[in-house]
Amino acid sequence: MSNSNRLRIAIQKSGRLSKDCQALLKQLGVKLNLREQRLIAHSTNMPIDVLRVRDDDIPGLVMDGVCDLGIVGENVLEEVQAERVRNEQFAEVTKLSKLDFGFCRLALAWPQELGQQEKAWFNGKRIATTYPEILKQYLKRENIDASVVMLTGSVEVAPRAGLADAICDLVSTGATLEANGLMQGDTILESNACLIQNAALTDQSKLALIDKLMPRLKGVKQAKE
Ligand code: PRT
Ligand code: ZN
Repeated sequence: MSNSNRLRIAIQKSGRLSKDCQALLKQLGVKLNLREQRLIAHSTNMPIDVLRVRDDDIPGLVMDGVCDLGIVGENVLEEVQAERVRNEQFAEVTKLSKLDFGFCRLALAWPQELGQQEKAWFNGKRIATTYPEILKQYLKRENIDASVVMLTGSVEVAPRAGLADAICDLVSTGATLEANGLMQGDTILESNACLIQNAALTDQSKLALIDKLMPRLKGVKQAKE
């Protein structure tokens, strides 16, 4: 559990979600001094500390109560949850809200020259991904007997490099697949950034602060619609 009486929020330090997270905190009225390249930024007007970490660490930090809140892509949340369930670790969080940024989909793709393929084509094939747990659940659901090759980056070059026959990767515009001669197939997961809360949070002052922030969040979301 977080032993500080300040509300701890985990956000991505640098990457696709960082700017939107910082903008959201600002819109919620949380004043931060983010200029310093430090792990923790203290709010100057609310009892809030913002932890800036890699997105992959955010679900675990919130599940373990090191942070009270976190902003993370549903893709990362689901992957970490599935991994922790498999390792018999606590994997619950309270999802407070879907946010209106970080949209993407986790989809299958394979070399364009192979043309359209049915699901059965994947039997006996190797699929490269950064999301092995989500992919394995999909393969099980669809009764596909394929092997999963875990790569933490450059997944889109795996077929060309001979590391895999197909990939399962995040897609937003589709430009990366296109540039790598890949054709998009089934979407396995649609994802947004979301705001999560530690499921065991009982500190009344922190819960009261969250209650104060939530209507503001609703207001920010409505203003954008
Ligand atoms: O360093 P850290 O671990 O924190 O960051 P990261 O490199 O793991 O993540 P980052 O910053 O790339 O992405 C953070 C989150 O943004 C992801 O977990 C998703 O929830 C969300 N997101 C939204 C995306 C994309 N869109 C996206 N397009 N994450 C990655 N991509 C990549 C994708 O992997 C592929 O390489 O962009 C490429 C495809 O984009 P298009 O537009 O060419 O289709
Ligand atoms: Zn990451």
